[in-house]
Amino acid sequence: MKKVVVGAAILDGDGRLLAAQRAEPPELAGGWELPGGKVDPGEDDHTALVRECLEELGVVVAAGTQVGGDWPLTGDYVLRVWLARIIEGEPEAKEHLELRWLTADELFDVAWLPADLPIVRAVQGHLGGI
Ligand code: 523
Repeated sequence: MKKVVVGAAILDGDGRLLAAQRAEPPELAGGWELPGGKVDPGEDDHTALVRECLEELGVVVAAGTQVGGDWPLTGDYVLRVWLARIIEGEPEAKEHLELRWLTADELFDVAWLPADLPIVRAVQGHLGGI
């Protein structure tokens, strides 16, 4: 079985994408990612996505279209990403250093983690529609 990390490409009503700056581990700290985390044993991807967004950002999200399939991560992990909308709450950096809402023009203004960069390129094609 593949080990899965889920990520949320959270878009707002203006077509901006939420980027989150990692606080740890040291080798990833300062890099920007789509928020998310590991799927727990026995948990399904969707439940993990909603749980991680609540834990990390304090928001409830509704997931839409999946962006691509299994994106490679280091080790045995793959990253699966869904477009998402916030249905409850205002995002706060509970576990990240900083959050930014990026407009289409700003999408590549942050230093995305290597795994996230091609996914953000794929998300670019979805801006304006979920
Ligand atoms: N990534 C990554 N991009 C990305 C996410 C959500 C995760 O490259 N958008 C990588 C970073 C870590 C691994 O996936 O190497 C696990 O993500 P992490 O640390 O956010 O997952 P957690 O919080 O579930 O992990 P533990 O703290 O170990 O429980």
